[in-house]
Amino acid sequence: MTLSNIAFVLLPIAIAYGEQVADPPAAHSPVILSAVNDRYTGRTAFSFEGRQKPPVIRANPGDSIDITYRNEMSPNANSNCATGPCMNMTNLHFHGLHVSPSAPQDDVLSMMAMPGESLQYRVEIPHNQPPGLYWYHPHPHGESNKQVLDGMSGAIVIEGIERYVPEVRNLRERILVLRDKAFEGNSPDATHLKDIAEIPPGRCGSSTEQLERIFTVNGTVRPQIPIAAGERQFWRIVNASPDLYADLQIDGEQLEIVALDGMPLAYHNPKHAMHRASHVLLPPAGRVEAIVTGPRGQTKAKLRTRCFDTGPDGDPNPGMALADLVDLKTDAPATRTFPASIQKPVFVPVSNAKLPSLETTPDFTVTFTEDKQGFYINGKRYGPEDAPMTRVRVGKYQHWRIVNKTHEVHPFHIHQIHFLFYATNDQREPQSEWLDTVNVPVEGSVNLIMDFTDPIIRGMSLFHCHLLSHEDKGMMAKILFF
Ligand SMILES: [Cu+2]
Repeated sequence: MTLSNIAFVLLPIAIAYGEQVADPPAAHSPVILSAVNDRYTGRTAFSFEGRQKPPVIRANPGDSIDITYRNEMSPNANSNCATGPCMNMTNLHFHGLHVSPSAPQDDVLSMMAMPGESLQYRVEIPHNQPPGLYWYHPHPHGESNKQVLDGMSGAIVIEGIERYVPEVRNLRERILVLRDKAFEGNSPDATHLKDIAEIPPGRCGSSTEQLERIFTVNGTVRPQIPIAAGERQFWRIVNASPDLYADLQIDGEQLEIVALDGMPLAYHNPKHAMHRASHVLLPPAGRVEAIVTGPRGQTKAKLRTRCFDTGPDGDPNPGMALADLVDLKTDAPATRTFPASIQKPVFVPVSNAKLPSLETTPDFTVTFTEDKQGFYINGKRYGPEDAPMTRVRVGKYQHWRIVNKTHEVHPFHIHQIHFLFYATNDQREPQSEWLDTVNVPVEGSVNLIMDFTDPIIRGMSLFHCHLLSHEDKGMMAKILFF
């Protein structure tokens, strides 16, 4: 009997943990996905092949992903969303993909399924899509937070990262999706879950609110991840929580980071395909892909998130244990066939010399504010009938500045593109990074180079805070690409 089994027997509240982490099922186009209400809990969920296990959708650059998305949720939601009772409307966003924002592709504005309705997607992955980890989740304004918090999210892998990082070709791949287990702040469950996650007593950072959720890994609270001592594995991690930050670290080990937000580091910087770090901050929606080595002689190594200070008005975001690394010979490596159809890798080197001076007036400034009534971008609270806040002629780079005038952090995200994040609080980053989601510090700013050069991206799109309760309450705006 393992220690976790004993805990399971002795404790009055039965929350299983210590299971071996499960690989999510894989799906290739065409995919049939349903939105359902769990028959016991009523929570919203994705259903795939009859099980509530959202698949990893795998595709090659140049492929189309066809998805039939059926809304089989109840028309009577019996729960409250950001601006009133939930209507159980839903749709899909393909986070990070450089695809059209118009139907039937990554359109979250006009494509919407009410209960009983279906949506038909055909997402055309460009040949030059950076190969890496992306994800899909519902994006109905006002109801995004609830559906994603309930666990409606899944990974997307665009194949071919081996072209940029040959080292990963024969490594065991692990797709790890971080979601939430929510609980009442002062229930017996809360105490038990906080114990399992080894959350230290006392406060982390300046948030004063009560903790109401912990992370799960592929749907399980604190699973075990088999990795033999000295074995190298390729971990692809997405933070699919609607509002928890993950500052990830592995006890005693460095992460050999090869991609962030789906973008291989080599794509823009061929000479630096890898970056070693002791920890990496993933805001909600962020991804990291890294080579991980099984600890030697360290029998209790964990994957954990460190305490992250979200600011005095922010949510609690304590350090916690996410998973235990166990020294077991791994099951057969997940074989990935190198897609022969894929062309040579594309490299787009960007030199630091091209970065605009921080004194240069930005082409556009996004200012986040909030009050008791809502959350705002440039003083406006989002409405579905809004005109675009900015219009961009496709074909150029733009310099954007994101300003946070609140007392909590906000992760900035824009659909369809990646940007180069190069300065925080008017200080150059030691290492600029290509991302699609970036944290904006409390009463601070970030400077970005927006890549609006892709001719595929035309139409109405969005940028917003990726704390989804803020997005639901108005911290979002439209952008027209023309
Ligand atoms: Cu926000």
